Amino acid sequence: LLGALGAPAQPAVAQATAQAAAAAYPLLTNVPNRPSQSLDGAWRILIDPMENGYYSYRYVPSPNGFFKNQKPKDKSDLVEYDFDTAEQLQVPGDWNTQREKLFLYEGTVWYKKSFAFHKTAGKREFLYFGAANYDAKVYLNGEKLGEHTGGFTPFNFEVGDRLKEGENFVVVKVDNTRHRTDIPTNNSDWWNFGGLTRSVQLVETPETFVRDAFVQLKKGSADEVAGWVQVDGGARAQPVTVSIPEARWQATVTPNAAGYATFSGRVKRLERWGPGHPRRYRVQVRSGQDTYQDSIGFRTIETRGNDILLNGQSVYLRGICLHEVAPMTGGRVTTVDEDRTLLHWAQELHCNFVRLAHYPHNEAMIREAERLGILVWSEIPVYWTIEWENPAVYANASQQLADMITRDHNRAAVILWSVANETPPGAPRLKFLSGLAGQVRALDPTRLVTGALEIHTSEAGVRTIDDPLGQYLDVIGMNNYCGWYGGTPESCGDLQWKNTYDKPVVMSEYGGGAQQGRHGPADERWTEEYQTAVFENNFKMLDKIPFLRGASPWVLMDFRSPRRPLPDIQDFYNRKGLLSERGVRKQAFFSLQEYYRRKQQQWQ
Ligand code: GCB
Repeated sequence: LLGALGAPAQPAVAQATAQAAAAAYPLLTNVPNRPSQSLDGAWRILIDPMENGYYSYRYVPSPNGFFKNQKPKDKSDLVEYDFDTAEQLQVPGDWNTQREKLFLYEGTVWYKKSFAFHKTAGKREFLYFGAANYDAKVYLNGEKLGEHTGGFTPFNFEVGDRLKEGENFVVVKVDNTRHRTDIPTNNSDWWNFGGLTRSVQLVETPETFVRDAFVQLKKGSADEVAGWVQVDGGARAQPVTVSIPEARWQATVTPNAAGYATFSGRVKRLERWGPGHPRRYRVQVRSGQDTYQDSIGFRTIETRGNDILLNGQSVYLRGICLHEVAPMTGGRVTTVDEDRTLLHWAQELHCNFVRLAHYPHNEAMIREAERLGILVWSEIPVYWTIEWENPAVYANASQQLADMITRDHNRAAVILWSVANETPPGAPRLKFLSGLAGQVRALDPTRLVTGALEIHTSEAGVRTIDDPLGQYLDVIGMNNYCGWYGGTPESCGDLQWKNTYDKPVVMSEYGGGAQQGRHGPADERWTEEYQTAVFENNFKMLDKIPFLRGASPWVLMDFRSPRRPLPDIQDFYNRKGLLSERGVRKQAFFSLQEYYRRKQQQWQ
């Protein structure tokens, strides 16, 4: 399918490697609503910079690695590690902000957790990881389950036949070493937080269960619900009922031998989800013993010329970019309260839209956005200069994209899937990214495809949007830092923007840095006054772009980045936040708030 969509052909070897590294079982979706046993909390860890627990002294993988969780057989036996007396880290959580000695660490850490398990007859069990950054090798009771690559997407293994009655242990080798061939590559403007950064769960399902379901309004229709179900297990071909009880609607379909069935039907008086009216319906999918239940919003999203139509109405996206970084700790988000704090700040700015940069954020974040009625741009970390001609790199990007979409494809909040950020033009890149755009449409025909582009042509005073990738996108994202990386703030208001595409444009980034609390003249870098001048002059520029349908300035909150060493100002923080890392609002926060208040009135 991908080949047919224009993706680079994959040699057999690369394909085999990609498959070996993939999760052993197709992704279970809607995990927050399934019965499960949490494995979160304290895990024992061993820091292993030499990968001594994996390789022998001849540097070949050892059959007796740390995953065996060995103990000395008698008092003279030599075992040079011991999980049970090792230090602990909290899961979910990055290791960097939990231990000072791991702050800049890039390498292997072994995680181990013991847990009790009691088999329930007729049930299946899956070990589910919300995310591990970046490479994970997973072992249960000393035996390998599989591997996963990519720091921001979930993966799972079926483990029923490996679990023991009573005590079990899981060991994960997590390695966040950067590579040129990774996604992201070794070069990015954010912290390389390592570890089991998201929740770990033992999910329980009936023998036959609904693994996945896609329940959305059909593209172009305001009342036809359409989608598909995927059932796993011996009785997968038994009839499946999809229902929306509050709308008094249901459909019964019979899956094929693979457990797959499509459905559709008109639902009368379905209230549409949107900002200001985040109506969600309880949706049930029943197959035999299993009831898959989720809260789902229904809305349409389309483009027409330069317009983005939400439920048929032209909208302006009052957005803000944010990283998945927690206020106060500056590490990865680990609680839903941290997600909420970030989203509430966005709401305080009068945002109706967030760009979740530059990778899939935690699932709770998207669910919270849906609950609060905030539109979402979700992206994969195809960031800056990727190895466009490497088939294994393409396979990795394609896997991350598929997993992002699979996890969140029922979230009304998500309107835009983004395939890339600030990638350099060229034929191999175009082939790579157009392949991903085609994959998005094949996996999810209901949403819009976007990407954050840059201006590559130079004409004094004019910015022309003509990146050839634009022809493959529905909405064109543009990153442009007038007043910060080029030009004075005052020069921005005079810039002219041209669009060679009859498509909507969203200014997906603009902004400038300020150290919170630093005050001075408006032409002095790093002062709050300078940052405010950048914003106010960009507003003048934005207001003159006729085809603009939204913006998401960079960035909600200051965030850690190793690329930002300037002493006493940056200290390893990107300072373009509207709030400091401790949540203190800078002047520009109030400028944007006032600007969005006006935009909201204009676009009502
Ligand atoms: C960008 C990138 C973003 C950076 C930002 C900056 O264009 O997309 O990841 O952090 O600029 O601050 O330079």
